[in-house]
Amino acid sequence: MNDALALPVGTTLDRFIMKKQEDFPFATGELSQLLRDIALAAKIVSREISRADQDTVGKFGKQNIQGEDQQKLDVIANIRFIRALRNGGEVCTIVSEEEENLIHTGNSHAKYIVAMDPLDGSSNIDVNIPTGTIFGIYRRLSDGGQEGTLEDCLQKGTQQVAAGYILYGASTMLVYTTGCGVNGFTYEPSLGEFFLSHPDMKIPDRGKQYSCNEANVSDFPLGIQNYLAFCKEQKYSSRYIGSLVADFHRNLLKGGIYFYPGSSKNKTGKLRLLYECNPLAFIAEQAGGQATDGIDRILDKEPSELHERCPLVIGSSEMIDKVRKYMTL
Ligand code: AHM
Ligand code: MG
Repeated sequence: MNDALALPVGTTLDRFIMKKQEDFPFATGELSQLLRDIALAAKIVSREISRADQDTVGKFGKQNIQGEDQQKLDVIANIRFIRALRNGGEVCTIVSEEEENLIHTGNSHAKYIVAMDPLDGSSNIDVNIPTGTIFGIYRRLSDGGQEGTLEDCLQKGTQQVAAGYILYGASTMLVYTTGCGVNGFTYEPSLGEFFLSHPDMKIPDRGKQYSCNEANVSDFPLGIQNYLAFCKEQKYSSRYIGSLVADFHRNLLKGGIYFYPGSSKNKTGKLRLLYECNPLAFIAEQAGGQATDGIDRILDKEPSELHERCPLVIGSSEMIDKVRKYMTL
């Protein structure tokens, strides 16, 4: 079913969410509220990013659980999203790239779990290059009335009830799916609203662009090296921003492939399964594309820890098939 049928471009996000809720007679409105909470945090983070003054730009002076330097905006975005989800009341527990442990909101009766990277590609903040927020939403497995459990958070990507990203670029966009297609909304800051701008997004089956950090090519698996050689023979264009959301978004609109494979040094690559790979994999599939680790489907992976990493090959379906062929030769 296509989420956007009958809703014209220009529909506000709030109205869109409300109309979609009406399609499900037994919906309680909790997921709708949760999506609105995410949109609210997105507006605030968008404002902080575009302000980019000395309070928001630069290193925070600490490292996150991955041992990476936190930027001030990483910390600000983390706080803003957690606050919005806590105040909204629909989320019991959050997994964040910026926090080692589970974050319990105190909403022990809430049914939802959110896994998020509050600000991805944050090494690009200081140079005014697009960054993004990525989120995946799960229904808790444990009974309400208590904190969410680790098991609630370690669900397969197929269990996501919604997922999305916010792109902080030349304009701010929110793209999400609830499993009924993918829709994109563009933020109009003067009105404080997201408006439907990209209904029923579909990724072309093939494209002529590839996105990867080519400096690492000698460490890539042989199958990926050979695929890269194929891309060059075909005269595809290399397009790599180093912000996953921005690279993914471009490929979603134009067709293309993004890959961050494992390497001889880091077998599982760099990206995190729960809050980077799974949400984008859900969107890619809903848009008619694919997401794999080179061979196997991302959404079928059984997570074993919160911050686990996973190779990612994502984008246009025929291109992903081609990679799988090279990987299994
Ligand atoms: P981050 O979560 O620390 O920002 O890292 C994820 C980012 C992705 O957005 C991007 O595609 C990738 O790391 C870039 O990594 P590299 O600099 O190794 O190419
Ligand atoms: Mg990240």
